[in-house]
Amino acid sequence: MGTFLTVSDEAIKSGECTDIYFIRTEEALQHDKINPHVVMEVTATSLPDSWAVFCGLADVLSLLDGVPVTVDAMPEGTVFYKNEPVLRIAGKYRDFCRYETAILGFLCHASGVATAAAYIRIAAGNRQVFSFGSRRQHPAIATMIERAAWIGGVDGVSNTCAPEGMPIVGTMPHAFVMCYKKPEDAWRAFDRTAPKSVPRIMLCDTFCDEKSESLRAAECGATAVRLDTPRSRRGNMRAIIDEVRWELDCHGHNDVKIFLSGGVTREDVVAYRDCVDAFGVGGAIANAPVIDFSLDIVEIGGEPKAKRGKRSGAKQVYTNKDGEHVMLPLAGKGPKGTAPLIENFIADGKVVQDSWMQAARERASKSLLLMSHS
Ligand code: PCP
Repeated sequence: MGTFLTVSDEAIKSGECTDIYFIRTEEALQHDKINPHVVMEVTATSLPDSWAVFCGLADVLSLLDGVPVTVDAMPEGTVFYKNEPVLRIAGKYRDFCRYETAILGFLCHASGVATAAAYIRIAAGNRQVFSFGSRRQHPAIATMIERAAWIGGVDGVSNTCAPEGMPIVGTMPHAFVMCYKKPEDAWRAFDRTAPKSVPRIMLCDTFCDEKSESLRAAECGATAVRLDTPRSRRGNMRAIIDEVRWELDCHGHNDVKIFLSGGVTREDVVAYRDCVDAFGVGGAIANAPVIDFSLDIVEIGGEPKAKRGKRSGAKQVYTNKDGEHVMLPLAGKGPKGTAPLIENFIADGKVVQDSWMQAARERASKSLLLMSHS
């Protein structure tokens, strides 16, 4: 263990970070000289909603690079449904059984975050959504959280350790405003020191009501006002937002946008998307329920075989231009006008295709367009 309560990369890569029953399994199989060739599939028999976004493959590839297995998977950013295999591993069971814990951990968590981000992205329509939730998780996984949120479709993220290739955005904390005698001093200080490219989004709920602070911020040159109203003060958030909009317009600040944050949920996004220009979403993305994936044997010794509740045999998922899916046995062809979704990523222990973040985001974005019209 290092300085923080985290597991080192080396311990994950070696499979040392696993559930103890896999170590016992290895020992018993080794003792009895049993090591069958298996095909295993990752599936979810239920989802938080009707579909989900596959994410976390990049870490699985890093983990299994050099392990003597073949890995086929849906590319990251693919929309999938329950019972569909999203990843398949073929190899000698004992060679990779200890990695199940990390494989599922990578996929369950990242796919949960990407899925929540995707649903909120659709709910927001043409409004912007930013991921503000890295503080809701252990900082050691901030990069993963922001990457998954980006793949799911957010417009920017707040953590400075996000992977390169996405906008890093943020406004100002209440603590900053409180360091000055009055909010105007803080807003002007921000305006003087923040790079010109940073939007002047002023936090407008620190001491006074949202209406008066928003008007004062607008007078100080705010391009947007951020309302982060505490739960204890929210009688009717809709009325507060409408009132702020009215007063801003009434005083000639029609171009000043409204940015909402603080416990924003998918339901809030739906409720306020007509009167809010941008949302800062924390826990509703970063603390999303994980996708409940499992990794199960579907073939053993070349024969189809699966435990109760799982379907035997390796499978392929095909999609058509409307985004509809059909799952069929791997052997054989897909229906006319469809394309297979599961591709090869590791062949005999060698990564043959990387998982690119921006391609994953584009893939998800195309699918979300279809989902939002269906
Ligand atoms: C933070 C920020 C956003 C919050 C987190 C997003 O609030 O202002 O509103 O996370 P959430 O959606 O899970 O609430 P605070 O922690 O109140 O920090 P600050 O006062 O510095 O804005």
